[in-house]
Amino acid sequence: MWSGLCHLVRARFGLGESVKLRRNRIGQTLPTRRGPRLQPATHPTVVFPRLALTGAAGGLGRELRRRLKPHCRLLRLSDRADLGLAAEGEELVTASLEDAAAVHGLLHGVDALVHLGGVSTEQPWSDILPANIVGVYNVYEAARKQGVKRIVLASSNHVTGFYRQDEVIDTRAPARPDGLYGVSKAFAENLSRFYFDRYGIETACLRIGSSFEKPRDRRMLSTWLSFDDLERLVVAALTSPVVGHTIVFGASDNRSSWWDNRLAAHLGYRPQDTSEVSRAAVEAAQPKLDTRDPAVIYQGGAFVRAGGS
Ligand code: 15L
Repeated sequence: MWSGLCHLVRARFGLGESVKLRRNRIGQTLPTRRGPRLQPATHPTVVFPRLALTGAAGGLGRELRRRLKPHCRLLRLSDRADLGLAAEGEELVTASLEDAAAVHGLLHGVDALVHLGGVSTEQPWSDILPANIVGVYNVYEAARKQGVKRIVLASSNHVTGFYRQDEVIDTRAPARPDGLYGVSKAFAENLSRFYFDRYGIETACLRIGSSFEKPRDRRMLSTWLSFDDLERLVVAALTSPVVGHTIVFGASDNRSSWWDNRLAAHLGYRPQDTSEVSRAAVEAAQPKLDTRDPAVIYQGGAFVRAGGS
């Protein structure tokens, strides 16, 4: 099956027979050292016939709605909330992720999916279960049945929120979720790993830090992901010749960083923004930190407090 998958990946991206793949220690898929090296660069000229975006009515969904349009001929947008009017080249689908039939319809004829949908903060289990557990299962089952071969999955830094802020981790560090939301994202990462190993569906799991217009507090000086860098990351994950199963932290080029992305270098993500430009303003607005506060000790910030978000 592996050689079949390699062939499929090569054929899909027109890479030619000489490019081989290997798996590293942690099962990531990388170009072989023996063969010619793939350039770790994105291919912004790739235009997908059909892309799908779930969670399109949310904060990041609204940003990506306009930013993904140049990368496809048709953008199918979905959310259970109102999506407004369809612009040219858009299709709108109002659907809940727990509705398996609707999710299957959503992925029909789609080349790749950016999956942002679901609960995105700490919430009661009764909300997380249908959206982030059942929902993500429906997404992968639909991808398998509809032949979607690549998914860009919005995971979260809260998968590893219980690492300390004085630690630097990479994606070999075991999950240490800081709440049920983080647990649900760890589930999604594991589910995507399974669908890659068994069915060859590639996933880039983006452990998104804090993606807002500007960093809002001192913690975000380390976790901030600008909207432009979010776009760079998503486009890299969509267009990189080889993704396999990759986990990458979604942060800008921040001076104080807790995350080492060298294991995801093959995606070709190059952040170009930095939280440093906001440091003076953030520090003035939040001059003192209580160093005994768990939200200051752990990477997940306020999420580490029970029910905190
Ligand atoms: C997340 O996963 C949330 O979706 C977002 O609302 C932010 O709070 C972010 O993490 C964060 O850690 O700042």
